Amino acid sequence: MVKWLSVGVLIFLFSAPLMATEYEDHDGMLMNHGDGHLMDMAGGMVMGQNADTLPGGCDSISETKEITVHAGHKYAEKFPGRMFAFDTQEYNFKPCTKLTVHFINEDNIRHQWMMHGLPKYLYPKGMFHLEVSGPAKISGTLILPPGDKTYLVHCDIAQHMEKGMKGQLKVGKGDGDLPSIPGVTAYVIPDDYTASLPELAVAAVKAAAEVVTSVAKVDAPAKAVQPQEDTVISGVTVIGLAIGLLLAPFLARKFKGMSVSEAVAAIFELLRVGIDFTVNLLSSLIKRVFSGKNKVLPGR
Ligand SMILES: [Cu+2]
Repeated sequence: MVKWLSVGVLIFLFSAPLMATEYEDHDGMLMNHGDGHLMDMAGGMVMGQNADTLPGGCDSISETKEITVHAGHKYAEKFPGRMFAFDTQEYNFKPCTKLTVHFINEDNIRHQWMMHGLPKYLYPKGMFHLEVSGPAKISGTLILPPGDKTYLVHCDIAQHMEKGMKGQLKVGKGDGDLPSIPGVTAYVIPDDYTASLPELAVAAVKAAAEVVTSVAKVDAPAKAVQPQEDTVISGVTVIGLAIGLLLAPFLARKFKGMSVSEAVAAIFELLRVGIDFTVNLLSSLIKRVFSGKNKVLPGR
C-alpha cells in the first residue's frame, strides 16, 4: 500500500512540471495549402509533409516512428559557447520509416526543425520543415527515403545553427558525420579560450598606440611646415603649435575613421563643449559672487 502511495506521489511530482508548461499546440490549427504545406494564422508552419507517398525504392513503410524534439536556449547550456540547441543532436532511423516529429519550441522566439537533402520529386526544395514561434508545439510527418544517408537538421533562423541548433539524422548507416554538431562532431571554427581578458586588453592598447603614433608622425610635420610660410612667428603661433602637437595624438584617436565633414563637425562639437564649459564656469563664478553679496546684505 505504502509502495503504491509513493508511486502515486512520484507520478504526481513528475507530471506537475509537465502540466505547468503551457505550449500553444498548433496541430489542430493548421490549414492545408496543398503540396504538404500547412500553415496557421499564429505562425505555425509545416512544409514537405508526406504521410502517404512512398519514396522511390521503398516497397513499403518499414517502420512507423514518432519522436518529440525540444528546442530552446536551455538545451545549449551543456555546450560551451553555444546559445541554442535541440535536446537531441543525432537521430537514426531505418530506410523507408514513416516518421512523425512533434516539435516543441520552448523559447519565446521562432525556431525550426528543418531537414535537408530529401528527394526533390517528393519534397519541395528537398526539405521537410517544422516552424513555430514559441512556446509552442507543432507536428508533421514524412516518409524517409531508402539508402544510407546522413541528413542535416537545423534551425535556419539567422545564426541559430551557428549558435548550436544543429543535428544530423542518419537513415540506415548514414554516409558520414556532419561538422559542428554540438557534442557529436568537432566545430569547423573552434572557440578560442586561450587568451585571458587582461591579455586581450594589453594587445588592444598596444594596437591603438601604434595607430596613434603613426598618425601623429604624419600630422606633426604638416603642422610644423605651416609657420615657415608665416613671415612673423608670433608667440600665439608658437603656443598654438604646442597645443596642436599636444592634442595631435588625442585628436588622431578621436578622428580616426572619420570623413572630413565628420571631423569638422567633431571639431565644432569640441569647440561648443569648450565654450559651454567656459560659459558655465563664468556664470557659476558670477552666481557665487552675487550669492555672496546676498548673504552679506542682510547682515548689514
Ligand atoms: Cu532557431
